Amino acid sequence: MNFKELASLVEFGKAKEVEESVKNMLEDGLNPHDILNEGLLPGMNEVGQKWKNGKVFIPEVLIAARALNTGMKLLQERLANANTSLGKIVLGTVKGDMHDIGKNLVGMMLKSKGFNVIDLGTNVDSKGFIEAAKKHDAKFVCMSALLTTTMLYFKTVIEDFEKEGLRDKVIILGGGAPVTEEFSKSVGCDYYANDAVSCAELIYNLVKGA
Ligand code: B12
Repeated sequence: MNFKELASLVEFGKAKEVEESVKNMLEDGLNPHDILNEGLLPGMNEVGQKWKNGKVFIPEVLIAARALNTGMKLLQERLANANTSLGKIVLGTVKGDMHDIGKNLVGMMLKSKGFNVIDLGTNVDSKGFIEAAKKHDAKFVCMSALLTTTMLYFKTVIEDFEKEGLRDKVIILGGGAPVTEEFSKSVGCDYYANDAVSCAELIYNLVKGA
């Protein structure tokens, strides 16, 4: 089994095979970073690109994400002490909103780019975002909303970051089906992305200075 084959197992969502392969690679003494960066993540990236280009659908992405997670779990402990992350990102669906499919996809795409994602789940209030950003010293905050009523809460979160004197410490993005670039700018978000893959690419480019 080589890294290319492992990437392909992730891409096609073969969770059991991914688990076995990662176990074997670790037993063979392969470097966990290489397993992650050259096997698991390229597989997830590939499926993300295909989805962006309309070649696969959400279920395929979610199945690939599950396979990726299976492999990541085995590596987690070994990677925990190493500083491999490109940075920390706090992510959550805002207060009053229980939709999490899009948020989870955003999280997966960010992870596949090498970010450490602190996923706060759904129904997250501004205190939740602020506490997490402080605790983890996160550089980015990503808010998701699927309801025209809850997307208004982006503004509250941003104002509360300002009140705490933390607004210039974080880069804030808000997204979700009803959110437009115009809306996100009007409530004070720093950047906008239309989908999970673009979001991960945007943040990656910001961090890399591209
Ligand atoms: C699945 C679903 C549900 C599920 C949610 C399950 C779950 N675990 O998420 C359930 C059944 C629980 C549900 C409940 C409700 N829902 Co609902 N739901 C949907 C549905 C069908 C799909 C949403 C979805 O997952 N899309 C797929 C994902 C991948 O897309 P996405 O979330 O937009 O995410 C993508 C981008 O937007 C972006 N993105 C997302 N987040 C972020 C964040 C950042 C930072 C960035 C950059 C990008 C980004 O990237 C993602 C991937 O590319 C939509 C209709 C539709 N077709 O959109 C209605 C819909 C969103 N729901 C709706 C409503 C009204 C409700 C309810 C109020 C219904 C009710 N009366 O109880 C409740 C609300 C509960 C609550 N408090 O949240 C309405 C909203 C109307 C509106 N304009 O506000 C919709 C549009 C249906 C409709 N046509 O009426 N819902």
